[in-house]
Amino acid sequence: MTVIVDAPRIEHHREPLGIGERMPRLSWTVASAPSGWRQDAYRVELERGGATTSHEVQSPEQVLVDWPGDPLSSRDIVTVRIAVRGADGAWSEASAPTTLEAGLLEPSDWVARPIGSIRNENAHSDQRRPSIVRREFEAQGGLVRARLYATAHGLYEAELNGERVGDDTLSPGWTVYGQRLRYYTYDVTDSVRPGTNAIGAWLGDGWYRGRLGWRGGFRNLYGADQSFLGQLELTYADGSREIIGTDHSWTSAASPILHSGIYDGEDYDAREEHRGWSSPGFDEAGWEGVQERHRDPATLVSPTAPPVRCTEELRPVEVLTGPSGSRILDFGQNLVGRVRIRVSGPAGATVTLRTAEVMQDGEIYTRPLRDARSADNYTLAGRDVEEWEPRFTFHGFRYVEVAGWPGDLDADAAAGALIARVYHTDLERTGWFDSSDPALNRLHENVRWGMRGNFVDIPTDCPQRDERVGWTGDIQVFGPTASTLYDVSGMLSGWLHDLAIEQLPDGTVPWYVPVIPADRMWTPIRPGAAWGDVATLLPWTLYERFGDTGVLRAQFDSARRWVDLLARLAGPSRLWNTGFQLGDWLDPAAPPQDPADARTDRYLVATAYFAKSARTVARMAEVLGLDEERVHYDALAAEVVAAFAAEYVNADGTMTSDAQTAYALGLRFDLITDPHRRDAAASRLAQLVRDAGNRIATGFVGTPLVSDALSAGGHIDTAYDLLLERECPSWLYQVEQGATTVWERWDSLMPDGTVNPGTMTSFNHYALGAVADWMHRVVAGLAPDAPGYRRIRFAPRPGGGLTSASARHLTPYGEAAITWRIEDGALHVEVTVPVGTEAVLDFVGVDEESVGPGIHSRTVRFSQ
Ligand code: RAM
Repeated sequence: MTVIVDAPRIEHHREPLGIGERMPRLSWTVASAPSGWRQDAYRVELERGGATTSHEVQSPEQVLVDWPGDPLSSRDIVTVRIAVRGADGAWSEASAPTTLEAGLLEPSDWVARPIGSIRNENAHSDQRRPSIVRREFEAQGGLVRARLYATAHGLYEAELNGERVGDDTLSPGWTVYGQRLRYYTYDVTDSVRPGTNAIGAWLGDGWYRGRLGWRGGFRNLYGADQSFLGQLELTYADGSREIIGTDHSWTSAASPILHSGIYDGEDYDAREEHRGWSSPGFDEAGWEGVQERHRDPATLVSPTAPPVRCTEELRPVEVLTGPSGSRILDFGQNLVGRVRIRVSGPAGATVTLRTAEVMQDGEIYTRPLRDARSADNYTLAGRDVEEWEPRFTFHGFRYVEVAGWPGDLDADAAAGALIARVYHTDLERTGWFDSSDPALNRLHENVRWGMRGNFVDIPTDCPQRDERVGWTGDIQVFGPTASTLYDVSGMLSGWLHDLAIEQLPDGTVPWYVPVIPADRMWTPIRPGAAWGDVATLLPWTLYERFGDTGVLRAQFDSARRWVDLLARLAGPSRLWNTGFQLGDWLDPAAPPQDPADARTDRYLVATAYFAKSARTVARMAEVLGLDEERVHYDALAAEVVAAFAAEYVNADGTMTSDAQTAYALGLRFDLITDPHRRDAAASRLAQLVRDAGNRIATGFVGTPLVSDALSAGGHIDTAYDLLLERECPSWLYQVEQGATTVWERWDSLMPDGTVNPGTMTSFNHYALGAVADWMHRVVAGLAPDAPGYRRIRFAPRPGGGLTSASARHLTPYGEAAITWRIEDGALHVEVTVPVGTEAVLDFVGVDEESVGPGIHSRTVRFSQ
């Protein structure tokens, strides 16, 4: 078998076009190699401007290795190939190439100026109408390359010669705009032609100046201006470059989009279209000039993650008629995106699409959306066929009530005419799970759909109501599951960058990132356990799952500042037992209007997280080689653990809060060090689960931990009982109720079929789905055992009557997989170990065994 190296990966990019790293790290996988083969050295071949350099490095590393060449300059195009050498001294062939291209790395590269309409946009009105902007330009023959670099204040969609540029949506996404505004790079070589061309852009309010926040929210949070910044660069065969940038020479007009908002949806009047506006030769009569606006080009950054895109289309599964005569489409899946329509009818007729996640009494039920209008209005121009989809909004929905449809909207008419388009950050899927239990598989799918709907540029709490912000606690608990299902490394490390920017000078981590003002509960910002701890725990998760030490380096200061703050708040007692805390948020025992009123003492939660974060910062320091810091934070962590044990753990191993979350924290965060007490605590936890009839009794904090606390504590059967329970509240209760996503509350839909009366009731919240990571690691049995899965632990713990399970994971080294089945009293396991890693086979009842790359099958005795 020859050694075959796959085309290398550049940093965490799916498409390395317009990248911002001057020294991008490289990773590769070895697709095949003879058994026992190990990489001894690698060679990076870089081809830049016709010259090739070759860099040989003696090293077994293959994930995120340092860039060996000269730093990149703006617009550099480099072709990268990798060859590897085994211990036998033989070199492989060079891999297939990956071509990367640097973006605009210097502020001085930006000659374009942001432009917006000169119309008085009445910045504070609700009905502020967005603009479109355009200009024409001449291109010569002999074009070899054309790139558009684009961004906006607000949202944009660019067009060139009558066609959409790119397929990204909601760009430039949501960052702390004042400091980091993303721009995107598009290859438009094939769209530019010799002679006259036209370029233009649609603009929308988006997060920048649209209504944002709950209880009415705010407008113009980042500014009142709406502007487009576009720099089109044409490179010719003779090496010359022409730049067509936004400036005063562009023109603008009122958009056919009359109003557009993230929460509210979009109103569009097709009679107001400027047909042909982005094509050359368009008559600009009635258009007006533009205003140049100011922006510091030093704030422009290129993305570290893929953009938001449409990744799937769904047709309605049913057309329902409500008691009021309303027509409602059921898409069969709670999803995030928007509806595309194809319609014929008289000019001036308006089609209204109102979305909802659930129905009550036969009609769509919109109370959970609170102040989000979540409706789109399309007014027809009266052409033969009109096709439309809103541009600058998204909805979380399963049902769409359609009003004003010309003609009858029966199932046949709806079939081709209304399509739900699913939108989210177009991350690469990395994790798959399957088992013999269809309900469990549906739960896993629900977790994945919940993740898709809430990874819309930033990791959000929910996608449907007037909120949709980057709640830190939610992603803190969901980070491991997210990292299992998709390659979130680029997206979340980018978001963590914003988090560090938003952190307060005293180290306080905001409740959500980016920060927007809210009611007195959240503004001014106060430090809260489990939420703020995202600053320490999420970088660590990314390191564990993707082998990225860079994210630890980048976030170390932020993480340390958080823990230093906790040390000050706790003082010499080392107990963080003061101030406002959310604690085990949404414990099912908490009343609907007071989700923080949990069974577990909120200060127990706070001190537990303090210990965990202090220890995590010590581990970060260790990886980064910061000895002094390691010693300091290890000592601090030891003191907190001791204080925790003295305050909250009784001599017999029970805890002062005799509640599942307390035990889950004590056990999973290693806060009960005495082995006897530990065993007693694990037994008590199992007893509590049984006493509760296996119904869930944990909120945001306990839920991601309780299954591991049980399985690692010797109570795997109880862990399965909890997982497979179907009565309310439980994971499978939601599945039984027909859920297609994970809900915010265990009983968002209550057993009597009514929607939970809480004002905060979403049907698409990922936090409580954090159990999926445990399903991969413990049910199927595929877990990282060294950073980046360099060592993999296959430790399936069959139970719960399952007869088979499997998981697959695209590790940074390639695909790892496990599949097991129980047959005739034996457990048959097959694992796949990618080249470059090693694996531990850890099966119940037999000694652990280390294996190398390849496929391995084992059969061990097994009795349920
Ligand atoms: C809700 C959010 C989120 C949670 C906060 C505390 O408003 O939806 O899930 O983190 O509360």
